[in-house]
Amino acid sequence: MNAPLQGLTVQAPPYVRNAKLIAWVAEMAALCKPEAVHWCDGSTEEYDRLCQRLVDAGTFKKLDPAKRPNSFLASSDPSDVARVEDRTFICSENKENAGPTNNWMAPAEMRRTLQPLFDGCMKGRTMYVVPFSMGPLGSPIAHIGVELSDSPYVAVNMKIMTRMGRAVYDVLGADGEFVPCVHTVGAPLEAGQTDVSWPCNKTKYIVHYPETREIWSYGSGYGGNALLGKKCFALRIASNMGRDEGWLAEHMLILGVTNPEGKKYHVAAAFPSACGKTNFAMLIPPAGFEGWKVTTIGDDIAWIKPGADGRLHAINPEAGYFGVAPGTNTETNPNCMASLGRDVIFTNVALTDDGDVWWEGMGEPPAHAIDWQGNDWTPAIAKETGAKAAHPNARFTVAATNNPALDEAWDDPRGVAIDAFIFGGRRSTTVPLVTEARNWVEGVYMAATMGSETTAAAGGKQGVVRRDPFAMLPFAGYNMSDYFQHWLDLGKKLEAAGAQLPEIYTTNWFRKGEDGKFVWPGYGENMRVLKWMIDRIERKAEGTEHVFGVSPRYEDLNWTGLDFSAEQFDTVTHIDKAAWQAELKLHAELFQQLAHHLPKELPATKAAIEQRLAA
Ligand code: SAT
Ligand code: MN
Repeated sequence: MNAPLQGLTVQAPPYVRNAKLIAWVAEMAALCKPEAVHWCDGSTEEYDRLCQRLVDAGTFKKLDPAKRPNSFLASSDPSDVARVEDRTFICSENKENAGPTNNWMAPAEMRRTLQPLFDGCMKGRTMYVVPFSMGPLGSPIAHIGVELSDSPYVAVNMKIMTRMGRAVYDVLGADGEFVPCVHTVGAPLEAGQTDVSWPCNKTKYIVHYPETREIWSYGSGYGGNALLGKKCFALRIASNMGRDEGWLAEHMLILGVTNPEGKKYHVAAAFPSACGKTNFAMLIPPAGFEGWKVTTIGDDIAWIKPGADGRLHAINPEAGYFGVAPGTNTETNPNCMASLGRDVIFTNVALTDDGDVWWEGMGEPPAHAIDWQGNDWTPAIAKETGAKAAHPNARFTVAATNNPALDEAWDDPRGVAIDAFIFGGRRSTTVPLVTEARNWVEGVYMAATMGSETTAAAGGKQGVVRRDPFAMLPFAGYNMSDYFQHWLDLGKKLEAAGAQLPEIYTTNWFRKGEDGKFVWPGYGENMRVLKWMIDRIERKAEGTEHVFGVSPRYEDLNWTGLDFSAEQFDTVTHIDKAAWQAELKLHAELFQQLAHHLPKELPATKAAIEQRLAA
């Protein structure tokens, strides 16, 4: 099918039968005015060709084929290194529907703003048509998107991060639905103008229209700003779909955990960006946990739907990992390091003299490297100037199938039934290692009031405590209080139907001692906490009830193979009354900010905690 436009015919391949898609591509091509349109088929040949094009353009460096077969390093513009939360907008018709935690602009006004920016934005570039399925192809929980992008870097990353290519057009058929996603780096090329290695624009807009389920992204080529299947679709737009259709789109890893008796459980866990979701999802049980096994279904996002059996079934909508490189090594995450052996796109790590990569926390530093900004780097320079070899938000993009701990059901269209939710904040004080909610409402309260110290994933200042409800603060695509209500409603509905609801836990691996150092060893040792949760589900573990839930006592955890004293345990678990009184004041501030539509169960739960604290 052909659709004409000025000077350029958008010739869709014969296997593309969706008239709406073809018309939309033609309309967008007429607006963005690319030099050519490339319909991605998702083949290996196409991937290889695009990677070579990126090498020729200077965006990619090919790594040593013996050391890192088929792998590349990209270095971004120093101004384009993370998600831009202050440039991210939820443009619902009503401001209330975006809520106080999102930037909002009226859709008509935003369209007027974006129109001149997108007009001709792809001049001199190719527009890639990237068809993708979020979730196993054809799964009842999955959805399709199509991203139009003038960035070949985006096209190759989408090939790894999603089920991308020809098969998607088959699922889409002649009249299937898709979420339209338009992305431009915002750097048109005039005739004869030479390109830079990482084109982008100082002006940035990451825009969502929840009612019409559209995404428009301008000016950035990095991560969640540009790979629109990820945060924009799978969280911000999908949370709207989930609210309307009775399911959940969550910022959660999904793991399988099998006990020595061979019984398998599934856990979905929400931690803020760059707080170790990939590490937890790939955990290797330490000594003392013989017979336990952890397998990965997903490392960042979960789509969760009630099944006919009344249980919550989760899929990983993604097909790859866009993980934080710094701090990853063979001790903190051996499965991850094994995943990164080949077929990887690295972004903003350092290039070693032998054509390999390095980042802070990977191990022994090289004597010399080229840092992520292209400068010479040596340990001596780092010591003198503090220069980082890798940017703190440097990333790897790798297919899930590279993961040696990949769960056999990771691609199962039915998803896996969830037994427990974990909500993990990043707090150096106050919040204990692990707490079990006594009921669904208490669990929703814990998740809603989660606080976290900020990380490099969002740019800006790090280490500031902000409320990050459900680890969804930058990702909830509608009013946060309505989102809380949605969780409460879903729990009520499942309970009324006689379903066994998942247990809800809150964790904090990040408490610090007086020396300012983390006390809990974390990583694989988190298995000790995970086992306690699984045993609790089986009514096989004890705990102690306190003001806001149930936590293990020292003797309730298995300490085989770890030297961790009762005093250290007390440092990461004790509940300081004064600190909690101050903490509850912050919860009150949050509830005041979210007063519009705030479910009454939340202030009621807070009042009950306050009463118990005062007693
Ligand atoms: O949104 S990104 O994909 O860039 C990373 C994150 O914040 O988790
Ligand atoms: Mn994330």
